[in-house]
Amino acid sequence: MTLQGRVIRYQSGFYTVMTDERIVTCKIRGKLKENFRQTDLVAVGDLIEFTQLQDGTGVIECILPRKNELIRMISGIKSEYRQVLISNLDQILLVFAVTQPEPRLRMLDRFLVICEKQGIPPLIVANKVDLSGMDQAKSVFSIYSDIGYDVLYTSTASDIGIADLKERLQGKVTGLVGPSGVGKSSLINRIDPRLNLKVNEISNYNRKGKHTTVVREMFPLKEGGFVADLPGLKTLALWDIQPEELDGYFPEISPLVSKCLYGDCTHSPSEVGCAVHEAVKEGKISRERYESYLRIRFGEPE
Ligand SMILES: Nc1nc2c(ncn2[C@@H]2O[C@H](COP(=O)(O)OP(=O)(O)OP(=O)(O)O)[C@@H](O)[C@H]2O)c(=O)[nH]1
Ligand SMILES: [Mg+2]
Ligand SMILES: [Zn+2]
Repeated sequence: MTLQGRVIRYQSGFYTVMTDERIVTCKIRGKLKENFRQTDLVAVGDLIEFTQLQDGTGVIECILPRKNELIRMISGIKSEYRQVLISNLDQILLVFAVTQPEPRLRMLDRFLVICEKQGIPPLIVANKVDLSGMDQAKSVFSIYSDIGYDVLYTSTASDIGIADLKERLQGKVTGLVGPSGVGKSSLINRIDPRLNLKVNEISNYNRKGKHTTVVREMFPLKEGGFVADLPGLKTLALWDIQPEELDGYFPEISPLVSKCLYGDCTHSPSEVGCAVHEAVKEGKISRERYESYLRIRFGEPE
């Protein structure tokens, strides 16, 4: 008999699959593996079909088409390995602290581009507002709400925005990304204390260059839905974005592009008649966002 389920955990060749009724440990059908040496055949988040064996374990027979996926390319000796960190996300929480650590907005801009490219709705979470006060927090993050992104201000220490966040996660598959120490695990624990994730721990899985012994996991929430902590995402490269494509991933830039004098305008400060650069000079586009755009477009490191 074939059953359907969702992969919620992977470790050392074993997949934990959740169906409506139970949790089953599965392996992949051997013959499926042959064609997939350069990528993860099955990823956390995948909806799959499996057959159940006498001993209660299962064998994954096929993977249903993915709605989206977060990919990391890992360079090997002979070729590149395409690691699928997670699939079928409904949204991504981009978590930053207002302070401690100081927000790395250039990283946030890169994450936003990845979300736009993958078509996964982002929700920006500005955490630790207890440390800065709401006014200071808004002065930093309002440039994002101004261009149409959702920004939620939270504090796990003084219980600000937690109820809102809980509502946003309910019934959805959510990935959390953001630098170390910003409070991702603390937020998840506030949403569902049963999960009891370790706080203040330097996460050491997903280290750059490793893809053999990783544990990847998403947690079912008490109120429905799943959350996945994705700490390795800071190394996620913008590996497959063409320069011209980038315009479309900056919502404040894309409407101006048709007003540039030349059709092949790169919007760099040296271009003549560039509507984007003009808007920056007039203060209509944030200078920081424009800098992020140029860095990504011209391939400079963050
Ligand atoms: N003042 C304050 N401290 C917080 C808040 N949220 C988390 N912290 C503290 O920030 C530190 C880091 O929190 P974590 O939840 O471990 O951060 P993380 O994002 O999961 O970090 P990594 O797992 O390393 O990626 C801990 O000491 C938390 O107690 C907050 O809202 N306000
Ligand atoms: Mg953590
Ligand atoms: Zn231009």
